[in-house]
Amino acid sequence: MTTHSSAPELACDIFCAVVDNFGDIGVCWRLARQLRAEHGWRVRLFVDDLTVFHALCPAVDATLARQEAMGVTIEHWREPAHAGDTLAIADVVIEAFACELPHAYITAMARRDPKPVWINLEYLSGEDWVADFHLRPSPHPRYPLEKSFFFPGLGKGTGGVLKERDLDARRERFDAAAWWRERVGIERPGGEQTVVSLFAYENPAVDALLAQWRDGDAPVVLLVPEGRISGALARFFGLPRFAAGMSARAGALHAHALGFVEQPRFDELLWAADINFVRGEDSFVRAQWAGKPFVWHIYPQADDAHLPKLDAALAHYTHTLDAPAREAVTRFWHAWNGAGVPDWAAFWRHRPMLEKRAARWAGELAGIGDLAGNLVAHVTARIAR
Ligand code: TRH
Repeated sequence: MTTHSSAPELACDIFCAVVDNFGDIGVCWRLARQLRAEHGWRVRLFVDDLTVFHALCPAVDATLARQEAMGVTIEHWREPAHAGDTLAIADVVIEAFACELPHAYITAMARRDPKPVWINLEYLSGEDWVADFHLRPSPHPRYPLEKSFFFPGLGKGTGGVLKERDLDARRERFDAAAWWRERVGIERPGGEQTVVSLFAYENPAVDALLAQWRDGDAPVVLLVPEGRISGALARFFGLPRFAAGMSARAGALHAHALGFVEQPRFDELLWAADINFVRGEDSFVRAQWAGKPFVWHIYPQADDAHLPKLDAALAHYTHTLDAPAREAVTRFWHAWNGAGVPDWAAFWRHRPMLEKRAARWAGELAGIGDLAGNLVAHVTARIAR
């Protein structure tokens, strides 16, 4: 169902260059859908890699220059200079993650009256400085245009993170038994089994963890979406590959490989598990909304620039835990991100506390407001100025 809240139907162009993986288009596609469905904006999404987009939204045909999906116009951004055939400049222009707008588009923005609201949507970081830089304006050096920097974040004064209005209701309606039958082909595991979802990059720590699950006293059911970690699973189980539909067993560990699903269904995996290993940006956010314990494999950056971001997220997430639980989470997340060997038993000992914390943290995070709503409020204020 579509619910429109803001009065004028604003037109918005979002530009997204896919650097690698699914996160760039993952965030842009989620934002585009939300602006359309919840705020009634007319959204045009320029994407340079429709093949990656197709994985998140199978309705997207990678051969088409222009198409529509879920009420959003999708333009194949074919070359840096391509800015849509009509060059009709929208009321709101969002360049995602500092991708460079086509020059012809910028000059047309400068000619437009009134000038569009121009936003650079940044990557998510939980670091404190983010609140200081959020919504800072930056005048264009050559044209009478001003761009503001919109910073997603985990704390007050930031842009927050994306959360659809119906997300909690969808989670409450989730039919776990039906999901297990349909997606995994087995009955939902009983409470004595720990269900773990594993969405991660290649990770040298995974072998130790798999061995601990295999040799542990408690049964572990592992759900692995096919992807960059699948090769490690195959090697561990002595299989040629670990592809969607395959299962493998070793000791107390029973693993199932799942196919990649369209983005709106990704949350179901997180709802089905007791603990979620997630990565990058968008799945990291979704794990927080799932209200379950989670472990973050952060996107690695040059010069370890990601490590302060990891610690900043830990500080937000763990600040109300007691010292032993906080230390265990910190140690485990660090090990999963390259510093040390993960100790599952020492970490999962704190399960009851982590479960409580996860639910409360989702509430705290929701207190910042959702990113799409915060962005609409900013734009509305700018236009009224
Ligand atoms: O794919 P990622 O590693 O993306 C990363 C990060 O965004 C990183 O910050 C960025 O710099 C880099 O890309 C370029 O992880 P992320 O952000 O979690 O995106 C994965 C998306 O894939 C997310 O929207 C969920 C979606 N997904 C599905 O739609 N279906 C699936 O079956 C699975 C496993 C994921």
